[in-house]
Amino acid sequence: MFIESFKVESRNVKYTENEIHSVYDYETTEVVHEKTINGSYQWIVKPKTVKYDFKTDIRVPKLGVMLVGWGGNNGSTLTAGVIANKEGISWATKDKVQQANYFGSLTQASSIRVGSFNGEEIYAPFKSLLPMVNPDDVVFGGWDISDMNLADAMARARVLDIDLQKQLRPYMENIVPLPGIYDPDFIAANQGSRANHVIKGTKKEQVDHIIKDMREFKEKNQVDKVVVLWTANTERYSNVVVGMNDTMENLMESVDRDEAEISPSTLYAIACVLEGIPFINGSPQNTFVPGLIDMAIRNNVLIGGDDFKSGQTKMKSVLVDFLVGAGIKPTSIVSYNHLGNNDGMNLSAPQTFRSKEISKSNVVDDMVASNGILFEPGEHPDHVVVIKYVPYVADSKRAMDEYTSEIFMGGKNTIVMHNTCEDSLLAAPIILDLVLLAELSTRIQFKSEGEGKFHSFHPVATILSYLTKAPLVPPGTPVVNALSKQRAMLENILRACVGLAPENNMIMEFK
Ligand code: NAI
Ligand code: DG6
Repeated sequence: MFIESFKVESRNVKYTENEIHSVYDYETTEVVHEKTINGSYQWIVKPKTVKYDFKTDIRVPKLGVMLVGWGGNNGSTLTAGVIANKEGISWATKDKVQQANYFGSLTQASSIRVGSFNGEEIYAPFKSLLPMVNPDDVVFGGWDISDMNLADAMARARVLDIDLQKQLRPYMENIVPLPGIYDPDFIAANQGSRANHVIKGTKKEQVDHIIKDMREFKEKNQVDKVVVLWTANTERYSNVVVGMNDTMENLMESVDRDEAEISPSTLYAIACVLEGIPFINGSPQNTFVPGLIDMAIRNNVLIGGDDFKSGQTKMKSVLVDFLVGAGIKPTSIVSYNHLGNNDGMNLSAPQTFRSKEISKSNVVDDMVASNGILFEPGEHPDHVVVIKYVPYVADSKRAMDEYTSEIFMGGKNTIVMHNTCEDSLLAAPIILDLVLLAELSTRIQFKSEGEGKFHSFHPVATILSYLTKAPLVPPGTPVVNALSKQRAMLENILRACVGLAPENNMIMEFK
């Protein structure tokens, strides 16, 4: 059965006008390696309970979202999708009359199990867990190095049905992104002809310009909060050099002396951290150089990334988890893609492809490391990622994957997958989830027993991991790539905020 909303009744949960307060028992396990009386060592596993207090501000702000790369396929598709939902637009396709929806969004189109009623499982929308911004109410803005208006950008993207585009044109033709920071050294040379709308000046002046843009956007639209998200071209990796971008001070000094190696994406991120505005990186490059991470931590400003996890990698983080979890040993993973959109064209340059190759390749490491029966320490499956640019297929990306595994008694099992779909229709709802969850997470505070004061989550937002290919984590924190674990982490933290136990799937009521 499906219900739309619910309220938790528990002595551990208090709803006030502005807050939900929950006292929560976090059940965890400590592992120690102890010396026994005969001098040998043994592993001791100690279950423990830690008390946490969660406090969530339930006042939903008016949210502004500024996209870097607003006129790209993702940016124009997301904007179009939100307008279509907000205006209740429907359009004729060759199959049927299609209504606007938010399919593919974890927050808007997925559900959670709440409990059971008369022997039946009760489910509710994911978004009913805590008050979240309604995507229809988000005010969009942003930058692009191309001066194309969003209606033309939508047409250039060739993603949405033509009947829908016609209806959306009046809403989008007067929207032109703000000029962006362009540095041809960081993206493919084939993007040069697009860059007709750029911010001039030194790196310091460019940062100041972005700050001014964000202040004006906030003022003009009367929004309470702003989140900035990079959905611009994939950049090449920046070199990380001690003394240049390894600490906050060195990074800021490098900006002041106009150091060439500071990328545009890092400049936008610096502007955001200086303004206390969350910044999310949807592309694979190392925007978050150590100096930027240092800066975000010291200023307690949310940063999240890297690289939207939309299709092939999402499947990989399910399939490899299944294989390893089933005691099957993946030995070779070959992931081939071709696509014909501007992203594909930009990725046809070796340096930008390398950024994508890195983020697509590291996604199985934790699953492999979790099973010492199948894999020796340091052993990995062969893992190859290929991306080719084929203009004709435009945004309709083709992903082909071959997984070869060792099974019982030396047998081999090969699974082949073929996925075709519009890349931007996968990415747009993920962008929405990233900004809505980033905003929500800034309204949650907590403290564990022994901690005197409430505090927010660590500024490096691991809570967003489900949505990214290469989750950015605080230094020294394990990276979790398995999709089911990432979703469980996010859902269980939100459940904790309203005093609900983590979803353990034991369903003892029916045993
Ligand atoms: P796109 O190439 O259509 O759009 C990128 C836009 O960014 C372009 O309009 C370009 O003019 C603009 N731009 C480039 N540098 C800029 C700068 N410094 N400042 C402001 N604007 C700038 O690409 P698309 O398909 O929208 O993808 C965007 C990014 O998202 C790419 O890096 C892609 O790799 C990444 N991504 C996309 C996924 C998908 O499924 N569509 C999944 C994972 C990541
Ligand atoms: C080629 O793979 C282009 C990329 O931008 C991808 O489409 C994007 O990173 C999505 O990757 P995945 O692995 O999540 O489907």
